[in-house]
This record gives sequence, structure tokens and C-alpha cells, in this order.
Amino acid sequence: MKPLLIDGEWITTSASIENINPSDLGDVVDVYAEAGVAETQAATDAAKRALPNWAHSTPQQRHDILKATSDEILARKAELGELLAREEGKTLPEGIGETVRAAQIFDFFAGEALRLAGETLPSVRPSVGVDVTREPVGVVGIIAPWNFPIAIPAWKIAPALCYGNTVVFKPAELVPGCSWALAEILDRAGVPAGVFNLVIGPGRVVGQAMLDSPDIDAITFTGSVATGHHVANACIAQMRKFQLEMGGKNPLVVLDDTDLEVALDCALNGAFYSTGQRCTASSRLIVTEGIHNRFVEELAERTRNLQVGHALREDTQIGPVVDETQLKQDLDYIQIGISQGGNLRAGGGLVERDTKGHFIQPALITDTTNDMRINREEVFGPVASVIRVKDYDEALHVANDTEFGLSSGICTTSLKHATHFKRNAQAGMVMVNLPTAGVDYHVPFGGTKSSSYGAREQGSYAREFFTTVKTAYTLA
Ligand code: TXE
Repeated sequence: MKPLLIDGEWITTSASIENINPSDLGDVVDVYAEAGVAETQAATDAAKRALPNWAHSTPQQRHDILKATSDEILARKAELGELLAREEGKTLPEGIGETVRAAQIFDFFAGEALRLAGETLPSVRPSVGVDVTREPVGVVGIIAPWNFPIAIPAWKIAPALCYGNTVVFKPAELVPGCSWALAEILDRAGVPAGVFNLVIGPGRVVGQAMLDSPDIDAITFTGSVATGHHVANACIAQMRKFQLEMGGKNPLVVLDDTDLEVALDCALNGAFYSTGQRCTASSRLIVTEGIHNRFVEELAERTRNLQVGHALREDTQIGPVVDETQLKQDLDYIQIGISQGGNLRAGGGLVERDTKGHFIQPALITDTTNDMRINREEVFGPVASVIRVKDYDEALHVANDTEFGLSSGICTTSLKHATHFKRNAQAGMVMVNLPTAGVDYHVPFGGTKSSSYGAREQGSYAREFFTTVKTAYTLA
């Protein structure tokens, strides 16, 4: 059994969690110690004790630990990428790609540790000087989802440690493998006892204990809208800082003047790669009428031809859905789409392979309208719908007509429309001739409306959440 990491000690518990491979339900990836309220409290106490020293550690010490972490992740990318593919169901290239991304994030924040600067200003009063500096927020609680088992933990843990915070980290209980590996790497890289603590367990127990603890100063969360709202209420009740990344219903607008190949690539990749289990997935394809039929016909053909299968097989393009609950949700939404008038143009059926897994052929539903549930609610699977519109103006209106605002894309060769869309799309991220999913790690990530709350993640903007500002006045 793989233990928890609390106060620099590896701790086993009587309860355990099995990590099951969604490509092969007979394959138990590993078994992990399951934390309860007591372990979560112990981790929080340890993080609180470790805070003063870590907050005053040198930038060099933090740099060296983050860099060593990055180096080991990179050196083990094949092994960790395979672990990721086994536990979450991404294909092997996607798993290795995400692992490399995690290494790059640690590397970026190793550099940021050395770059944290303040400001010195003259006061408006004579003989007084003003310093504006940034300090750690304190003990940070990290609650992660299952869909990016190493990248999301990395983009929360790396900045937390970089800016001098201590961490209580709860990965999604469905995919604890990469998080456990990351904890072991951080420990080996020299993170002092208590600075980073790993507690694996169910959200309603471990996550809730984190929310209940007055000793956690800030919570960063990625997951569903419902849990996000719960986290928000719990944080407000304690007047504690929080940051939420939640769902999306991301539009990809395809205009008549598009380069058809570019648009098809964007749609196929954005809607279905990573089994559609990305908060930035293109789930609404909004297509103007001049190109609609050609686009739909070609996309349906390519959707049918996508090779679904075991995540570790070389010929697999689309891995399995992460678990049975998620698979049921996908199938239910396909039925809802059909029952409200949509036309299942391609895919949508269960797929049988040599191993028993959660395989489904990606589904393309056409002839939908934006008021249908399939276009209002996040499905979080390989399911995309097509909405036919008259022109650019209607496309923009439909794209923005959603409670979400994470990523919004357009495929066009018109500079005028691309420029207008960048300015007027109601989303935190806008993509021109690119899939709505797929972002860089050195620039801000996050959305508007119901998709996100609080400061942006990633890049140097991460410091807004992970630090607090101090203004100091001195009479010379
Ligand atoms: O999410 P949850 P789940 C969406 C997607 C998916 C649905 C359910 O639609 O089908 O959410 O997935 C922890 N207090 N997204 O159940 O519950 C939980 O243990 C504190 C979209 O995995 O939000 C996990 O670590 N924590 C999303 C994390 O919250 C609690 C990515 C997220 O779990 C808790 C993931 C509680 N009471 C799911 N209950 C995206 N858009 O990126 C749960 N948790």
C-alpha cells in the first residue's frame, strides 16, 4: 500500500483506495492509504508548524527544490506518462505530454522563485519611504480533479511552494497515482518536513475536513460547479482566500471563410481528444450556413474513424472514459440530446475491446439549438453538438449565450472577424484557428462568468493568488 505523506513521514492507514485502470477494469494500478479527518488535521497542523521557516527560506532553496522536482519528472516522463495513461485513460502520448508539461511548470516556478520582486516608492509625505512586498498567503489547501492527474497538481503545488506557502494537497481519489509519485519526488527533492503534505481520500471527508479547518488560509480548487459553489460558501464563512476553476461549455465558431482543414482539426482535437474530458473542450460547434453541410459531413466521417481503445495501445487515438459514473453521464446526455431534437450523426455507442473498459465512440450530435440541455450543461465527455447559424453576428451571440466563459474559439481567415471575436468573446481565453483546449503554461489560465472565481492560475499571474501584498512605510 502506498502511504500518505504527513509532516515528512510516510504514514499508512487501515482504510485504502484502489486505483483502477479504466482501459482494463481488471488492472489495479495500485492501492493507496486512505486519509480521514484525523490525518487531514495532522497534515494541516504540520503545514502550520512548517510555515514560518519555509516562508523565510531563501529563493535559492525554493528554486533548487522546484528545479530538482522538474528534472526528475522529466527524466521519468515515459514511466510517469504511462502511469497517467493507466490511471486516467489518456493515450500514452497524451500522458507523456502532460507529464512533460508538469516538469515545465515546476521549472518555470523554480525561476519565478528567483524573480519575486517588490516596489520601492517615495511617499507623498516628506522623508517617508514606501515598500510594497509580497508575502506567502500561509497554509494552502489544494483540491484537484481527476482529468489532469499531474498537470493540475503541478500548476497549484509549484506556485504555492515557490512563493513560500506550505501545502495540504488532496488529489482526486479516482487518480491518486501521479500525485503520489509527485509527493515522493518532492520529498526526494528536499522539501522540508511539513511543507508539503499529501492526503488521499474522498472529497466529502478529506476535502470537507480541509474546508472546515480554520488553519488553512487559502483554498485552490478545480472541479465541478456544484462542488466549487460548496467550496466558495465554506471559504466565505471563514473569510478565507479562494480560487475556483470549474466547468465550461466552450464554443468553437466556424465561419464560411474558414480553411476547412484547420476547422476540422480544431473541432476533432478540441471536442474529442483526451476523451473530451477537458474543461476547455469544444462542446458546442457553431457553424455558419455556407459551410455547415460540408463541415458536418466531413467531421462526422472523421469522428466515426477515430480509433477508440486501450490507452496504452499505439493505434489508440481516444482512450476510455475515466469511470462508470462518467460514462453513464455521457450516455445520458447523448439520449437527452436526441430526445430534445438532436440528430446523432456519428458515434455515441459503446465499443468493445480485448479488455473490459469504459470505451465509447465519440458522439457528434447535429441539428441542435443553443437552448437544448446538451448545449447548456457540461457533459465532460467525447460528445459535441453542432449549432447552425446564419452569420458571424449570430455565431458570436450564440457563443456568448452561456453561463460559462472559460475558452472560446473561432476558425476564420477574416482578420476583421478574428479581431472582433477576440475583443467580444465572453471568455477568459480566446483561440483563433486553434482548438479551444491546449494552453501554454507561462501565461494566465482561467475564465469568466460561472467558469472561474478569483485570481488567474499559471504564469507569473499565479502570484496574485499565492501571495498577499504588504505596504511598509518608513520615516528616514
Ligand atoms: O468532481 P468534483 P467529480 C465535472 C464534470 C464531472 C463532474 C463530477 O462534469 O462529470 O464534475 O466529477 C473534491 N469538499 N468536472 O465528482 O466532485 C473531490 O474529491 C471538498 C469538471 O470528480 O467537483 C475532487 O478532489 N472537496 C472539472 C475535487 O473536489 C470535495 C474537472 C473535484 O471533484 C468535496 C472535474 C467536498 N464536499 C470534474 N466533494 C473541469 N471542468 O475541469 C468533492 N470534493
